[in-house]
Amino acid sequence: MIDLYSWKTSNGRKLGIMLEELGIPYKAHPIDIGAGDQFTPEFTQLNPNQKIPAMVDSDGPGGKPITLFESGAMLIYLAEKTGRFLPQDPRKRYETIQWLMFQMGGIGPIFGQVHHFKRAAKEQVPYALERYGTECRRLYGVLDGRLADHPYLAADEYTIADIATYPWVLRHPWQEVELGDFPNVKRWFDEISARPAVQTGIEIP
Ligand SMILES: N[C@@H](CCC(=O)N[C@@H](CS)C(=O)NCC(=O)O)C(=O)O
Repeated sequence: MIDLYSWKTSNGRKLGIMLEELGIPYKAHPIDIGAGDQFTPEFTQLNPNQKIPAMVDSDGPGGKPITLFESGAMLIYLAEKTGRFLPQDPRKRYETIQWLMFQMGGIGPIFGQVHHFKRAAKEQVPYALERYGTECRRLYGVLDGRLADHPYLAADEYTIADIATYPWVLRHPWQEVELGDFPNVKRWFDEISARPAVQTGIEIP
């Protein structure tokens, strides 16, 4: 059994989508980050970095429980455990990991700053809005260029790179980005939005 500790944010939703796509049994435990649940001693045992998501698989490697945090690592773990959404072919596999890392190291941190400075900051900071807003649009351009001649981000198939990126693009209204400006991203976004597992997964926990 897998226990998922998460909340309905862009990083959390990746795992809800993945588990729904896999159709394996799991139990979702809400960690309300607005209420500070991520700082409890119990959750800190799961993730010393005190951020969602985290998970425990009671049937980990060697049949022993494993605890994991960092959404990218969790996606790779689940993909390897089940043999799905991460191709075996080495070239396709590294292409998938490459686009997953692009999400983890580029899109997540930058879009996260856009969300913060547009929606949460106690004061308007024009320099930050300009810096992160410009980089956010540039990253949408990178996605759009890639998706111009590929159906999905990596390996010409739906992978954990798409699963990781989708919840951030879902927040395009928060970023004040019009998807019509990035037609290839819009085509990809609409297709993934239609997947039943995605529709269920984004509502977890
Ligand atoms: N790199 C981490 C980022 C996790 C992260 O930033 N989680 C946010 C929600 S999306 C969080 O828990 N924020 C609460 C806090 O910072 O106190 C991952 O991908 O798992």
